[in-house]
Amino acid sequence: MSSTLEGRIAVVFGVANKRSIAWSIAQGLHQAGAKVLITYQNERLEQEAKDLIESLPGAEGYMCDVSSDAEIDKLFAQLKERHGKLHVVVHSVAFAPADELKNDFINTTREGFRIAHDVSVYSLIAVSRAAAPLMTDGGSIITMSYYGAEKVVPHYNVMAVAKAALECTVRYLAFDLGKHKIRVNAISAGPIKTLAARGISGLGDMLKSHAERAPLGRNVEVAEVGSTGVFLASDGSSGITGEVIYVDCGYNIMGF
Ligand code: 0WE
Repeated sequence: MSSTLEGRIAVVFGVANKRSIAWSIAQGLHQAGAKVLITYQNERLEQEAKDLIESLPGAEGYMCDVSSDAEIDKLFAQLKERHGKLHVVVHSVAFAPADELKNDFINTTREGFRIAHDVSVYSLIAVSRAAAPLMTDGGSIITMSYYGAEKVVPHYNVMAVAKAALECTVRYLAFDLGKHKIRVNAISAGPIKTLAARGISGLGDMLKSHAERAPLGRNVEVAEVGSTGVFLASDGSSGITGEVIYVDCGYNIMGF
């Protein structure tokens, strides 16, 4: 039996633990038959990632901090050496210094702005540039966004500005890479209790009101983001590029 992603090789950035959106997409890609290569940021996250990687037969782990050009170059040199080519990149990485998500937006610091954009936006450009030469059969690049990019979500602050830049980056990368049959898309997921969302004050209230307002009357499950990632990775989405796909139980369509 041939699965939708049989023979495809995928590299996934942003697995921190078993609740990560990146992990959900990685599991979906693996179930669809892809070979999954998982990166972790540093030694601290290595142990957690190793346990997850071992649970996916054939998966491999690589260390790569996407804020370092040298580490990105090294990773893709290793992937080229070991696998020769690549079909899918999942970028599920974002960071702003904690204070930037607590204070008023008007107090955004120059350094907080720089870090948020470097880690959450520039990394997609750098990773796409390194991945593209390995995507000789064409490919699919997938990143994660959030509705705060478009409408004000109190305290999302500089991350919102970074996600707006990320969505625009998706369009410009889609234009550049279209000639190589490489598609670039974002998934805009509704709020999910992941490590990245933990400690965000008022997340509980937010999840409650999101579920009440969303047409489907509930919050999105991480596995639903995973299955959308599989769709965007597969030939079923071959006509879609430069797009932001909402996986938010319909929340974004509501005016009131
Ligand atoms: O993109 C995100 C969160 C990304 C994130 C989370 C953290 C927490 C720890 C980026 N940087 C940091 N820095 C840290 O120090 N989301 C979509 C989840 C999220 O974050 C919010 C939200 C939602 C939803 C922040 C404020 C309000 C709502």
